[in-house]
Amino acid sequence: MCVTCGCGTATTHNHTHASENQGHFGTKTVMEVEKDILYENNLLAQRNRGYFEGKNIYCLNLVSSPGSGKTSLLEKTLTDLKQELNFAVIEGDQQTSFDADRIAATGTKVTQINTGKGCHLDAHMILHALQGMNLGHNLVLFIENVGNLVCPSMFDLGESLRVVVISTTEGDDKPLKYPDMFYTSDVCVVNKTDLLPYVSFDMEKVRTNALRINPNLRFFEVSCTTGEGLQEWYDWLKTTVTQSLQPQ
Ligand SMILES: Nc1nc2c(ncn2[C@@H]2O[C@H](COP(=O)(O)OP(=O)(O)OP(=O)(O)O)[C@@H](O)[C@H]2O)c(=O)[nH]1
Ligand SMILES: [Mg+2]
Repeated sequence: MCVTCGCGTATTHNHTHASENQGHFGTKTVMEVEKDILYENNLLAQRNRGYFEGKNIYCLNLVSSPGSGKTSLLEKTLTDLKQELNFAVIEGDQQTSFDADRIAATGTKVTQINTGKGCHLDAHMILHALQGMNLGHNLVLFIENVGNLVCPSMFDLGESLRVVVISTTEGDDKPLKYPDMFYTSDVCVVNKTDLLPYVSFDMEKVRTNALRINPNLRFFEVSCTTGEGLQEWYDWLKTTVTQSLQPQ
């Protein structure tokens, strides 16, 4: 679903949006409606954030296009760091529990959200998932968002950090084509570096363009298949989490 107008599918999407029509849609200003939707989401995100603070939970929201390797990165991270950190995961997909099953196989507590026609997770869905999870204190919560490089950028879930994952098979033009996702993220993980010899992907171009959009982005180059680069990601994650979580 497109959140700008709420239309169900691309085939019914035969009109212009506010920004394409000087801010007006017929006689009504579309911007006001969008602001109201995000206002409620942002309130609930703050509630989630308060819950995380109260329980000393560090929350990372993983966003990407479908298939970049979010679940693969989680499988590796959870398996390799489970002796050092306590983890929990919320999985978001339109259908199936495939990803939750993969996470459960690592021995990590996990809940699957199915969004149906929805193209992103929102703060309300996370609130409900948290109510059913009965999480303890002092842990790292990963949220794997629905694979989509557009809509999830608009929805604050209450996370501490947003991590955008892109892969070398997607093309190096993604930061410029989907700038909102890179603008709202804190970390960029470039996955599938093992495929660099076989694809046309200019790592320097990606970094330069992403940093033009967001100069504060922190980069990691990894291969979840070979394990290359994962140690740097692990070291950063452990340091960041340890510094942020207060001893309780
Ligand atoms: N060659 C290579 N393949 C990878 C790597 N990481 C993941 N893959 C493959 O990429 C495909 C998608 O990986 P997933 O981890 O399921 O991707 P995802 O982002 O979780 O996908 P969605 O949840 O559907 O959005 C799988 O076939 C993985 O085996 C990598 O580093 N190198
Ligand atoms: Mg996945």
